[in-house]
Amino acid sequence: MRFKDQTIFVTGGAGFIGSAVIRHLLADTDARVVNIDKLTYAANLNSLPGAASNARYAFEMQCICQAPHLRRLFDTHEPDLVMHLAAESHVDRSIDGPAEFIHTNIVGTFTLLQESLRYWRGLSPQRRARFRLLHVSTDEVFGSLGEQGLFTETTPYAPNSPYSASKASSDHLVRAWRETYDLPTVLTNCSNNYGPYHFPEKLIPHMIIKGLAQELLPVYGDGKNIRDWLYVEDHAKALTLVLEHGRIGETYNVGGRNERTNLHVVETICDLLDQIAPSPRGPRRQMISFVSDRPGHDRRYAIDASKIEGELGWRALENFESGLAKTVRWFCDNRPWWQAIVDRGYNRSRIGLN
Ligand code: NAD
Ligand code: TDX
Repeated sequence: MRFKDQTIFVTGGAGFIGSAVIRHLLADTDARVVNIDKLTYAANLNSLPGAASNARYAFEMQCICQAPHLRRLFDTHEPDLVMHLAAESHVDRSIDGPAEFIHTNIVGTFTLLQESLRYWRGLSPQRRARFRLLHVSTDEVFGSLGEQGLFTETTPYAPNSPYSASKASSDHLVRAWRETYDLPTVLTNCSNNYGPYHFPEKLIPHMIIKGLAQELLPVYGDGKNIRDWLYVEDHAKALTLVLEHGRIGETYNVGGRNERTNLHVVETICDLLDQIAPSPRGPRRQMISFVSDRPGHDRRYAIDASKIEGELGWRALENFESGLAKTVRWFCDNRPWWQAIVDRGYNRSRIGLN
């Protein structure tokens, strides 16, 4: 019985990773889940099929920057645990318009910490001892690696984009609330996720959708930037495990040991699509188009996940090739999910790169 009679707040539960976390909690644990989400452009309640009719699930449409509303939610639902995923998450958008990133990622995290602290201090000693807040962050806070080396939990912070700087700030706030006020927090820094329900602006879904439409596939710069890919369901399981067994005050790096260049990822997507739906225009690799680079584009990310593997026994189960094939297949089979987003229109940033 995992999380029996426990209520877990999940902020950002209508987003890509938050929805995977909620699907996992509802399917594989006994937790009650309260999804707190403002429903920005990136949110989608269709990523939570069946959740609305589950007696263990509640949805609260709220912004994490609104202290009085957060306070009411804490007092109404009395959570045992908090998983904090709500954020502005797209690097290109942070370059075009950083204000929202500062607001949600920094002020929002600050507000959540303050309200968590107020609530935690009012709990009975028994419940206070059980409470913890898991802050979900990114490997981008560590900046860019050269050709060698891996990010560990002690790698110094060196964020390069407004997005990663805002996430780094939020990590520092979480650390400070632990050190100064004793709030029981745990932190994770994860590499690039991919999988079902990924918002179409991100590299992998963008290329699948463009590839299906036989349109140009915009690769930034020389395509040799490296990301370390993790299947989103492996991340959801890692987060649940850290929430349950992670040591308070600790950081855990999460990654799948799947370093690939962007060009390799895009070429593989082309080949997979050619197998599933051959294009009358010929092999899709011909549609790859090198476009101007992202400003401040980090060259390489790679995670050393040995701490979470050794301490908590977590392993990434999905290998990248099979995970990518599953993901391409999912997007082919679930067109209504992403077509509705495309039809609604979303402002793809770095305009002109479509
Ligand atoms: P996402 O953009 O898909 O989802 C974010 C969710 O947060 C959305 O549902 C949105 O409506 C909600 N949200 C945004 N602002 C809010 C606010 N002010 N109040 C309440 N809700 C708000 O993001 P994601 O890719 O699922 O990422 C989730 C978390 O994981 C983020 O904190 C991100 O930094 C972190 N992360 C992401 C990755 C990745 O590869 N996607 C990797 C490592 C860490
Ligand atoms: O059209 C594109 N062409 C391209 O070459 C897009 C959208 C991206 N890229 C490149 C930029 C990156 O090197 O592909 C790589 C991946 O880009 P994104 O999907 O935008 O992800 P990234 O910038 O690496 O950040 C992601 O992983 C870490 C998430 O968006 C972050 O929220 C997370 O913290």
